[in-house]
Amino acid sequence: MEQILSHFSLLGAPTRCRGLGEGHVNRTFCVETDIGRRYVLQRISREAFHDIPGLMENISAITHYIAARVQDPRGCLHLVPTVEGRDYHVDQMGEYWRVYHYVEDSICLQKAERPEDFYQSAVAFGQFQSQLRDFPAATLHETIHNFHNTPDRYRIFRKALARNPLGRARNAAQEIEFALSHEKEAGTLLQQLEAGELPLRVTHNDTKLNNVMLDARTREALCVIDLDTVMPGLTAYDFGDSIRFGASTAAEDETDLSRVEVDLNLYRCFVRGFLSACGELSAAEMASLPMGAKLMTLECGVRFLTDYLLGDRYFSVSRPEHNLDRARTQFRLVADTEQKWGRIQRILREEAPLQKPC
Ligand code: GN1
Ligand code: MG
Repeated sequence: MEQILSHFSLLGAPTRCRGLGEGHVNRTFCVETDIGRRYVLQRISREAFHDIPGLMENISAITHYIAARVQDPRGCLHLVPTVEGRDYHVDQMGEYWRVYHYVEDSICLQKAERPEDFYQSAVAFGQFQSQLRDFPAATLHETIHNFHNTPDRYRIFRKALARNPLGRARNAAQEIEFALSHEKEAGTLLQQLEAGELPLRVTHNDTKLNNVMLDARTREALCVIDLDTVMPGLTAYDFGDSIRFGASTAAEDETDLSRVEVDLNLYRCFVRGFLSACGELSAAEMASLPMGAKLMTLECGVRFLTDYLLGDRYFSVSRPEHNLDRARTQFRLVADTEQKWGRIQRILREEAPLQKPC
């Protein structure tokens, strides 16, 4: 680590380095220096990202763009350059490393401790979208091709199922059946995009609650992190992925499914916070939000199930059935969303007119 860190322009000499966060894809560390400065060091997953220079160009452009528009320096991530003035370092093994300034006096939650926390995360993701509204989207690289293309995720799933390289399909018969029975809905949002009914925006695309930093004292939103998947996308993706993770009553890998459901109170909080901050949405965009929640959850379940079938190559796991457990919670949430569909729609209708016109 010392060797890696020596390539970055840190203030002080590194004295401590420990694992940080709960991300499933990159490796993340917190580094402290002898003069009390803290940094976040990350090794970027080459399994997930195939154009890391392009990804880093995106992050550099976005963070500079937002930094110029916020007052609190904690309102945006800041990259620490290498001694040669680059945004990342490639080591001898070909691994890519980057360093951010640590967001001081902040907290990052795996689960909302109170509805207000979730509301604040909604404000953070809504703000992020409105901050990037006039960003030149065409200059962004597509860091993961077809990232939220649910039909394409199904295509990959079907391929994995046909290969079934580890014979794991027999442990997941129910989940496979659930996934297949929902395939017909997978293209709903993309069809609307292709028909010109939904606008393409710059979106975060991985809007988990644990990708938001809150002020440790006031618990207000500071900034969003994990910018690897910032790309053109649909508002419904960002809204939906947040609901998927944050409005669930249980952790993503809960094994007791009786504890997993969509909390409608949290759902309402998110709708309120997001709509207050995201800027004007078209009527079709507004109406697409519940479907975003359903499809992002379905898609994530399909991805976990695919990775389970393929031997856990993408998402890091800490037990053999981890990805299957994750797929199960996602499908349980999809089923619950279907059951609560009327109420979910109603909450949106009730909350939308309460927003100030933009
Ligand atoms: C991954 O890195 P992390 O854990 O925030 C994944 C998301 C999934 C999420 C599921 C680049 O996000 O798409 O929704 O796990 N990120 C990537 O928890 O694939
Ligand atoms: Mg993350």
